[in-house]
Amino acid sequence: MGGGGSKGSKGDEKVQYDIPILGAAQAGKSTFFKALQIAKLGGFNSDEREDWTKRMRVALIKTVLKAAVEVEDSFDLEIKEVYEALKKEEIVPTARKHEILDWMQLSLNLLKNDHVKGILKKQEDAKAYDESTVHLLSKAEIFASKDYLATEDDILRFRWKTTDCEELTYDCDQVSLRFLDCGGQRELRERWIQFANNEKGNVHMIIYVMALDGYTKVLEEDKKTNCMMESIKLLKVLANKYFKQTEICVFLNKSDLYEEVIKTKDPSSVFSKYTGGCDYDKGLEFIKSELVNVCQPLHDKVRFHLTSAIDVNQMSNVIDSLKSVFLELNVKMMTGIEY
Ligand SMILES: Nc1nc2c(ncn2[C@@H]2O[C@H](COP(=O)(O)OP(=O)(O)OP(=O)(O)O)[C@@H](O)[C@H]2O)c(=O)[nH]1
Ligand SMILES: [Mg+2]
Repeated sequence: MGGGGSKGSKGDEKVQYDIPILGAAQAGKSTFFKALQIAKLGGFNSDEREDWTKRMRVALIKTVLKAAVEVEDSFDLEIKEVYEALKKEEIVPTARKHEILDWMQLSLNLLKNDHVKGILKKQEDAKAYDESTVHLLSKAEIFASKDYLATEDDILRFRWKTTDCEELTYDCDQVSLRFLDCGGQRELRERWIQFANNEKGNVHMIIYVMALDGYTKVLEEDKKTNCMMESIKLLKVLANKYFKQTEICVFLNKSDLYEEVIKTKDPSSVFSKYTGGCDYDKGLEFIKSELVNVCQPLHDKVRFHLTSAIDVNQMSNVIDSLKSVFLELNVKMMTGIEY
């Protein structure tokens, strides 16, 4: 096990543990983070919700513009003006609210255009959009209203790629759990090494998040690689090279999406040795066994949670069970019994 945590700096007895949340991009790491904020840390205040609102609007405007670029040659004069007005702006979430709202109105105009509608529909049918973009497009009118403030559900469903490392601390009873969320895209994973070094000796567990519907998708940064294949390989490296002595807790995430895709998409298209067909339980067991295998022989016990990170109640229970693990560890540490 990876050390016993560190005592609070002011001489209090609370033991602090760092829990890195790792996994490939879009696995749901930040969504878990948001669920933690909502379930245990008082949710988002109005400034934070305003901030998320801006990000959502900007993401939506960029999606509309990207679609418009594809059909710009077919625009008549009127819509061309709208398009040109939007295209010349620097669309960033740090812009003023009234500017963003103006851009939203221009985007709504573009969204009414048949050519833009057509290309968006085509892209949606081709599954070219992730679930976050589909959600944004479905609520465009609502997001454009000046009084709209991001709801918890909208924030949970919205993807904002993580580029920096963020942290949230959950103080509970005798332990303080500091969760660390870093980006999962390939070029951002170098940052994880700081947790592997475990200089303070307080990384006892990592949470590894994997999207269960990933076997039907390819990586954003490498369209030739299947998401689930990448996740399994990544876990193998983490378990056998960087976190040899750290407990691994795997979140089998996006279980809600898995429930849908397994009905029609046979995992054997990716895993040639799988023979269970489109069966929820058989598919799940197979995926779990693949993960257990790559963690062997160093990790004989891997903890699993079947999760849907957008379900706050469920995540609250998962966090409670993690808390129990650390409280138990704490007792064992204090009584000198080796964990
Ligand atoms: N339906 C559903 N959507 C989910 C679930 N978990 C995450 N998502 C969505 O998946 C998208 C990506 O989630 P993120 O939490 O941003 O992914 P991430 O692992 O932090 O990705 P990076 O920051 O790029 O490393 C978001 O739109 C989430 O709302 C889930 O369990 N069910
Ligand atoms: Mg993230």
